[in-house]
Amino acid sequence: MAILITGASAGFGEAMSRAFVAAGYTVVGAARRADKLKALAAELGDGFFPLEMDMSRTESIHDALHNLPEHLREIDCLINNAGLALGLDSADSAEFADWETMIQTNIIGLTFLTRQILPQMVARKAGYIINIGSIAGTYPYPGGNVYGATKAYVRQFSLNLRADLAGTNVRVSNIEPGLCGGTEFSNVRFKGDDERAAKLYENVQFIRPEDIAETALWLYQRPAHMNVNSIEIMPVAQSFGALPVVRDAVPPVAAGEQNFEKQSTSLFAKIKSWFK
Ligand code: 8X3
Repeated sequence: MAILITGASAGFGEAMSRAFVAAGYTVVGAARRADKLKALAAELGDGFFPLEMDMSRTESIHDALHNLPEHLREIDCLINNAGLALGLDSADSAEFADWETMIQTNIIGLTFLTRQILPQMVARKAGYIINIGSIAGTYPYPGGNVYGATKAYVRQFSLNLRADLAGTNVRVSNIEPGLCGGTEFSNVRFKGDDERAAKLYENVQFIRPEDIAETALWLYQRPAHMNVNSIEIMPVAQSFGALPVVRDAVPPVAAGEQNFEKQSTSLFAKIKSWFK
């Protein structure tokens, strides 16, 4: 029996690999970067099996699973951690290629891998899917457009899985972190602009990857009858703001109302004529 963790080469995935191995479980750590996985394997020893897998390509996921040694093919817990945000531009100017990459990895990759693993869990009537969502899947913010939408998908997919898995004992949770530092998340989002990424975490006590790793381990170790549907985690320093209202903006002109001035003038003339 193994714990399969995607995106294991850095951030949450790396921290979760450490936490699960330290707790005595066998981890299959999947990621693209073989060198990083190798280093982690050297550190963690027999409890960690590195698996090269590119979550943005379904063939890569398929092949990697088929290359797993026999004794690691039974997955008791799948942690769908791999995912990314690319860019923070407004929807009308964002790179469409970035959107495609996020959809491909955060939605298609996660869904495909889950679909590959689920049958064995259902057959055994045991297992656990832990998805890594985001607060961005619940709370919209400017520039979050497709990234937030992919995480909203992960949230609803998690809940819908629970509906399908009723009676199978397979558990599903969605961990929804807020501002979390110590990962490559923002460096990736800002495409290597590390200064911009670092600014986001300046003078803030953010959530650490270890916090998320401990949460995942805690979830996995809950009694088999207990399912945490979702768990939203923010640093104390992060909170909510009021919904913005745009003032002094050019009033919107709805289709069909373009001639409003003309229409209203003629209407005014009509009303005036009634009082003649
Ligand atoms: C990461 C949290 O707020 O940067 O998913 O989108 S946020």
